[in-house]
Parts: sequence; C-alpha cells; structure tokens
Amino acid sequence: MGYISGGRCLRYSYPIVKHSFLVKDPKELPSVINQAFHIANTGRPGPVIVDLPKDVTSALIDVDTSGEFTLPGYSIRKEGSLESIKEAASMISSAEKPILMVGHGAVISGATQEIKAIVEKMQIPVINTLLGKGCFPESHDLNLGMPGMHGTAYANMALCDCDLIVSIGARWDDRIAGSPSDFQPQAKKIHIDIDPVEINKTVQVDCSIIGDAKSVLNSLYGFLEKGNTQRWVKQIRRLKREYPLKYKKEGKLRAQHVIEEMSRLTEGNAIVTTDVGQHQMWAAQFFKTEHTRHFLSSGGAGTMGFGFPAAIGAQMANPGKIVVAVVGDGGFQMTLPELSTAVNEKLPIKILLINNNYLGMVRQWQHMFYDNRLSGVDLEGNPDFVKLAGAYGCKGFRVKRSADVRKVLGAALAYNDGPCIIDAEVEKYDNVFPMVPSGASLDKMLLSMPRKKLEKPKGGT
Ligand SMILES: Cc1ncc(C[n+]2csc(CCOP(=O)(O)OP(=O)(O)O)c2C)c(N)n1
Repeated sequence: MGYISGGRCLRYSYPIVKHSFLVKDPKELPSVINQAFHIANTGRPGPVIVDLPKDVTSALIDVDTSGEFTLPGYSIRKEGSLESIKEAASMISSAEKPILMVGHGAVISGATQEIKAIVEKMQIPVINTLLGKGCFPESHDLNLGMPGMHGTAYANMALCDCDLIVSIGARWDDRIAGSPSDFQPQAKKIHIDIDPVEINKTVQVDCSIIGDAKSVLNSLYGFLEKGNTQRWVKQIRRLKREYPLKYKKEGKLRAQHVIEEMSRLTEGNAIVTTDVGQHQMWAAQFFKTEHTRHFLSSGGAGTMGFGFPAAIGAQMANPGKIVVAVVGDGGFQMTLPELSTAVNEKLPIKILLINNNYLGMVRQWQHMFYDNRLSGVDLEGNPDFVKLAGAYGCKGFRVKRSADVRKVLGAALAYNDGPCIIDAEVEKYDNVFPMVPSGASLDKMLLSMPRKKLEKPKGGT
C-alpha cells in the first residue's frame, strides 16, 4: 500500500466529496467502480474518490464486468410525497406575492420546462442562484436575476416584500440568506430538494418536499390553481425599471462594459465559465444567460482558477458552441498552464481576462470594511498576458479603451483556430454593487459606497 495513497487520503477527502472508497482487494475493483459511478451520478450528484493503492493497480485480476453491488444505506427519493405537494400547491395558489428561487438542483434535474409552465400559469417572478443561472431564461419579463450579496437590487427588494419563497433545488446559501436565522420572516417558505439533509439546515421552512425537482414540479403543476398576482407582477416590473444594474460609462474601461458587450455579441448562446471574485459577480449580473447549463461557476467552494479548466471541459463536450471563460488576473494565473492543453487540442475558447491588477474582491473588502488598508492584494507583478499567450502559441488580444471593446471582442469571436486571450485592462478600483455586507439582512443592501464607516463583516469573501 502506497504511503500517500493510504487510509489518510480517505479521511482527508470525506468533507469535500460525496463518497470515498479505498480498494484493498483488487477483486473488489469492478464492483467499486460501478458503485462509484452510480453514487456520483444519482440523487444529488457529487465527486467520488476511488483510492487505488499501488499493490491494487499492479495486480492482475479476472474481471467480472457485471460488477454487481447493493447499497443498502443509499436510497433516493425521486417523487415527492403527495401530501406535501398538495400542501405546497395550496400555499402557492393562495400567495399574493410569491417568488420562485431556482437553484443548481433545478439545473441538474433538467426542470426548465416545468418551471416555465408554472411561471406562465401562475405569473410568478423567478430569481436564480449563481448556479441556477440560465435554468429559466434571463430575458423573460418575470426573471429577476440573482439575489443576495451581489444580486440585483430588484431581486433583493422583491425578496424583502414577498409573502412566499419557493426554493427549487437551492440551499439558502449564506450569499443569499445573509443572516439565515432571520431571513425574510414575513415570507412563508417551501423547499423542494432531493437531499433531505438540506431541509431546515440553515433556514427553517414551512413546507418541504424531498424529491427530484422535475418530477415534483410536474406533479405540483396539476394541483395549482391560478391566483391573482397581477399587482405583484406590476410591482416587480416597476422595481426592474427603477433599480436597474448600472455602472459608470465615463473614464477608464469598465469590466461590466466588457462583459455586457460579450453577452450582447453572443446573444445568450455562449457557454460562460468564471473564476471567483469581482469578475464572477459582474458576469453573474451582466452576462445574460438564456439556456440551462450555460453558466458554469464555482459556487459554495469558491475556487479561484476554476474558469479556464471548466471552459476546456465545456468546449470539449460542445465543439460547436462559443465558450467564454471570464477569468480574473489572480485566478487565471492559478491554472493557466492548461493553455498548452487548449492549444494542443485547438479549442477555440475565448479567455476574457478581466485584468484589474488586483485580487479585486479582497481589495474591495479591505477598501470597504478595513479602512482601505490594502494587504497582499496587489498584482503589479502580472506578466504581459498578450506576450504570455504568444509564448504558448495562443492568440492574444488587448483592449484598454471603451471605444475599442466591440471591435476587439468581435475579432476574438471571429478567431477559431485555437484559444485566445483577451486581456481587458480595466479600472483597478471599481467595486461590485449592489452589495449586502456579509452576514447582514437583505434590507441592508448598499447600492453604492456609503459615506459612513462600515462595520467589519461577519463572514468571509
Ligand atoms: C484558491 C482560492 N484562494 C483564495 C480565495 C479567496 N478569494 C476570493 S476572491 C479572491 C480574489 C480574486 O482575484 P482575481 O482572480 O484577480 O479576480 P477579481 O476579484 O479581481 O475579479 C480571493 C483571493 C479563493 N476563493 N480561492
């Protein structure tokens, strides 16, 4: 048994994977591999580690390809209980100010059509979590985008005034709930989730349905009776008009402008991946996503450097699609050696590098909550990314002026012989707004930098 691939790996991995196996007897291998795939792909999907010690990898075995197994402790409930579904239907039918909150679970279950059917029948506005983006088209009149820490003002305001929140595969994450113990007490809450562990984990709900989102919504639809949300929908439309997302158009090039233009040019059809940080939040705000599984980002794990490798996977799986990796200058430098993979495979990924010469999101927190005492966030030592692209045999573009954005992005979109980097040199000191300080309730949302000193936040970036 190898030293590193020993029992320790098993224990280290438990908190971050769905399941781990340590194969001690080579004969177990076919069954374990089948179990690993089954566990990874069913219920609430997640990574499974199969730890193979050296003596197992070098053993010779007669393979029994059937690899049969039973997993007595692992059962998945697909259909929700009829009783809970009926209770939820009655709550939704009688609500005057309901909101659907669409999360990653809805994406995984492929519930787009079911959500659309309910929205059209009941006239209910929709918000989506970061990972739920695209499950319901963002161009839809009743879509309010992402709520929470850097969500749209209108989504947060709607949450503050609604009387019912229906979470569909969303886990009331702290970026949305802020302070879960007093999250929107005026609203009743329904939670639909395939993973029973998520129910009442952070936010206490009034009704829960354990099951697969698509299947549950299908049954739910039949029990819904059209209520009257006309006034609510009017209010939503007014909020959208009065509090749109915005950014300064004058002065230096803005990240939001570059992202918004890329969104416009790709018309909701690109698969977008992101790193973690300010650019990620701006991508969530300004890259309008029309289709499910078209926005790939690192959610709860918050993994910098995720965007580019994710784009490689997305482009490999979708050779005919435009894939745009919106990355930070910090995050990109964590995984950029993968450029050689993308160049070798001639993957036409557009790497939209939002280059602010800072670990921007951390700088923003130091600016807003720590008297602008900046520490460890300066990236003045950045390489010249266009030259770096050249060194890898990759095409490089640079954009510095707002007036050139459309032209440069157009040229990058027209280049399909391999990957390209678009080095967008943007304003260094821009902050992401709206912002709800970490741990605060949604009504503490800031639309711009306040004059008075802010308290130190309770949570992390
Ligand atoms: C691997 C990793 N290290 C640290 C963090 C904490 N963190 C969150 S955002 C951020 C800054 C990201 O900077 P950059 O990639 O340049 O993106 P920007 O915020 O400037 O858009 C950091 C350090 C993290 N999420 N992941």
